[in-house]
Amino acid sequence: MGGARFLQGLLHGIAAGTLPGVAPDAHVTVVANNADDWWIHGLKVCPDLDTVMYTLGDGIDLERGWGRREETWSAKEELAAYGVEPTWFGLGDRDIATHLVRTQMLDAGYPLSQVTQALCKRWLEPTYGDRLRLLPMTDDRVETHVAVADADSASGKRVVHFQEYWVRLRAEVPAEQVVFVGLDQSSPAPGVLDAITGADLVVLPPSNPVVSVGTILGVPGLRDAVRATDAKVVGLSPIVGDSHVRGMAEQMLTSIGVEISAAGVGLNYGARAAGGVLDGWLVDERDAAQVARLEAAGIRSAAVPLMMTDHDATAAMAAAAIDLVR
Ligand code: FO1
Ligand code: CA
Repeated sequence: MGGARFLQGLLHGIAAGTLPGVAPDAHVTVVANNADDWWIHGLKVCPDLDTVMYTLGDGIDLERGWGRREETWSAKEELAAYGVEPTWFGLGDRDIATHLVRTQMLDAGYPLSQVTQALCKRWLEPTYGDRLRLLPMTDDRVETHVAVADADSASGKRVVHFQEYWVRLRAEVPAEQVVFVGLDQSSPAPGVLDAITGADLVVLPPSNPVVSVGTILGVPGLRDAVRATDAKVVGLSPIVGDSHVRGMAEQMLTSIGVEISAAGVGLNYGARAAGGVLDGWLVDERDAAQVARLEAAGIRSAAVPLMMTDHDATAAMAAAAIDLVR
């Protein structure tokens, strides 16, 4: 959701011509996490791809931040009447159409990247033409699973799918370990590496550093492409003060031993000069005291307001990020 919201502001800034050095007809390629995906009720659901697609296509439910606007829930109620589990994950009637199209195309043998392109013909092409592309990080099946404590199990642990951890457990129990099933064997989807190596600028949006950006960077070859590109790489902190702006990243950061702060996340990505991925890292004005630590580690840093309150505020964040590494 943070990534989608940021993209909305970025595209707004591009169209308005308020981003330094960025032409109004600039091309944007979004590489999205697709390890939150799962199969449910026989359907392949890709929450992050859909959140980006619906948000940028103006079909998102703004209050929930996921799923379709003006949604109805008849299918969900009928499934519950059959007693079919899980009842804690809701597919809306309109949303289901997306999953039906996707599942049918996957069954027919199309890779997820082509399926996504077909879905985006409806949502993105009318507004953006070929200036906006949405790519899954990989066409391979990768799934994020989370180990949580379970007194009833012999090992003392239970591993649940990311959606069960996030939605049913609300990320309220400690994540003892995050396991990306299939990630090491995956490869980047067509177009992903070329987009990174051919870019004029690479931006890491204020998204979850462990289960969104971290997962994407974990696709073999992807981190190397970010390290090798001639483009500058700039990120925006999803952590403001001591908490994640939207979402529940704290538990996930603790599970990989990263300090919960803007600097902690930036230092974990690391300076490109020191084997990491960042040239620049933007933090919120309230975290201005952390700028020196980042700069000392070789990451250019500045503190500006990082609250995505509206498109203009978000576009101003994008402009500041670009300015930082220009
Ligand atoms: N989030 C919820 O909190 N409850 C849901 O029932 C739920 C259903 C759902 C269906 C489709 C979809 O694309 C997303 C959905 N989400 C739901 C959001 C989503 O699971 C998470 O917010 C993301 O995976 C985290 O990035
Ligand atoms: Ca996600």
